Amino acid sequence: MWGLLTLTLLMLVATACGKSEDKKTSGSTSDITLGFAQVGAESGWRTANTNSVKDAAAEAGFDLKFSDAQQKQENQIKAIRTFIQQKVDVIAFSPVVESGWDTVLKEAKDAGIPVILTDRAVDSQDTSLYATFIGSDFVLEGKKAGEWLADQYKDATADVNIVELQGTTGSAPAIDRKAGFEEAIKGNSHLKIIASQTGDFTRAKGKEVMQAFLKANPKIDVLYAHNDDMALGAIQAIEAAGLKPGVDIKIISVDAVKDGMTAASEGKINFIVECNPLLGPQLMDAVRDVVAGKTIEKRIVTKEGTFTSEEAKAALPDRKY
Ligand code: GYE
Repeated sequence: MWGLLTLTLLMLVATACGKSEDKKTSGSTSDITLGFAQVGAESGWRTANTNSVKDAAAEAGFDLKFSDAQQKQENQIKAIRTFIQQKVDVIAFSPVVESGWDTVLKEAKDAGIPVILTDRAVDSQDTSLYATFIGSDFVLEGKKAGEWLADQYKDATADVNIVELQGTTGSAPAIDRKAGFEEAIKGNSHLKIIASQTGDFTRAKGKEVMQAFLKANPKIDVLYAHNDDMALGAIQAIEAAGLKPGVDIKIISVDAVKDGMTAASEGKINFIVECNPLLGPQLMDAVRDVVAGKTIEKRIVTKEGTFTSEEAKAALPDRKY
């Protein structure tokens, strides 16, 4: 009786070990299950990012478990716990906000499931909690936005009033795009941020907050929006107030998704800093490497550029997202 039980247990252990060993040694990735906890569907960027992840997973032949957190951290934590219970091979996620991940990341680590951060970073001190972080340098994006503005107004003799639409409060792109921008404009004392508020990366909020900015501030020269969608919402508010976006109020945004590029080509947005959402293929490569037990770079930075109105017009026909 005990002999039989021990044998059965041994066989179970052998099968379980065999499964992951197979993946490591044979390089076979066809049976990889990837749990992906997405932020939500708040912007054009996010839609392009989701499509990229889904397409690349299908192409790689991975079994993708996809969850949409509707911009709520608690939903993402729930999704990650479900992935742990389901014993997926790898968990990837784009953290809504930077803080508060240590507990759940520790749970994944204890379960032996590697975690890959994509798009947004966490502020965990213990970097052994994740295998790598694939995404943009948001501080650099903010700097590019600020440097363009500083150059436009390098000869200014009067104050330039800037309003800022921030991304989701506490998110890496909102924190970093603000910091990079402030750093780049601080050398010119005429460049003044007179109001700054979150628009949660959505068009609706961008419009609402811009309406309030316009009501409270009689003279606005520049709008810096942390993404295209908020800029597009703000453009509606500016037009409704009888002003010309891009002329009466200069507009800078980040992302360079199709709708943003279209507005730029029409002269309504003056400068866009690119943020590439097509992270799917890089993510699947990293998943493959992690499962194969290879060491991978702790930080994989996405390459991206910038567009003036003229450059946006030229680039628009070939734009993929
Ligand atoms: O810029 C914004 C989206 O995390 C880089 O999230 C991403 C940002 C992107 O909602 O449009």
